[in-house]
Amino acid sequence: MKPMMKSMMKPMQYVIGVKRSRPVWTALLVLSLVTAALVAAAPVAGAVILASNTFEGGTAGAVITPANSGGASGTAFDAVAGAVTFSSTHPGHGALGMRVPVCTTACSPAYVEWSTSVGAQTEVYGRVYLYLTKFPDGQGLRLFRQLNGTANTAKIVITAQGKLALENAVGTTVQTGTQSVALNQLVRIEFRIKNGATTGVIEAKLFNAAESTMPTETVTKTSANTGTQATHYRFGQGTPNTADATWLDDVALGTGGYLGPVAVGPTATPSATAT
Ligand SMILES: [Ca+2]
Repeated sequence: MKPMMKSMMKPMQYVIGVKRSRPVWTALLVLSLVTAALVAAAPVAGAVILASNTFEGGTAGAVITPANSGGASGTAFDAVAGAVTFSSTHPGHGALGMRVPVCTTACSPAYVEWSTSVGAQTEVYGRVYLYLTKFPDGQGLRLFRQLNGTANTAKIVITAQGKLALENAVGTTVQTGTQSVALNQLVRIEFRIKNGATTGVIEAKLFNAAESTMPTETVTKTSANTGTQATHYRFGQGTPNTADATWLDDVALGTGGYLGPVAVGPTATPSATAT
């Protein structure tokens, strides 16, 4: 009877093993895929990304152009001004970000711009990762500038004191924060601009913990003059500014809500190598 029992036990163990383990592993695999999909999606309910760029499709050191800024990077820019370059020095995520050059005297602004890729909007939400090694000088850093054609509608500025500042359509600073942007580390800044000649809203959030959902500070101005709509959207505009180079990454514009931090998936591990 013993050999017979053994022969009965073996298939039993095998059958039990297969029947019990396969559903468990399958369930875990499905669960992990679902979790990854949820993490990779926009984390803020209702937010829809209109354009985004990771700079991952570029070549370190190359000047960014509309032609080389699409592909693996995301939404190609419609215009670029100044010698902004792909940089591997302080990427927010992945291997590359965007370097805004040092500007020591009266010099041209340097930025990347979306226009037709985003189209005319009356309310946008934006996100940018930023790495500064020193506060801007002079007029500060125009981190984001929005225009209706050639007319300003609003700006998000980092002042010479390292604070967030909001400018309206006529270039007046209408609100300034009290917290300083952390230096020599990655930070995230998000913003909302709602257009209106007297009912506009400009809001910016500083996240010194770059991937946090809890802002270090939120700076808001309501009843602002932000024009009637926006058609041009510029990141990284440096007016005369003797700060060390400024690095940006993961720029994005959307609607419907704040875009939140970039989800760091298994293929988007931050680079530890500075070149
Ligand atoms: Ca990147």
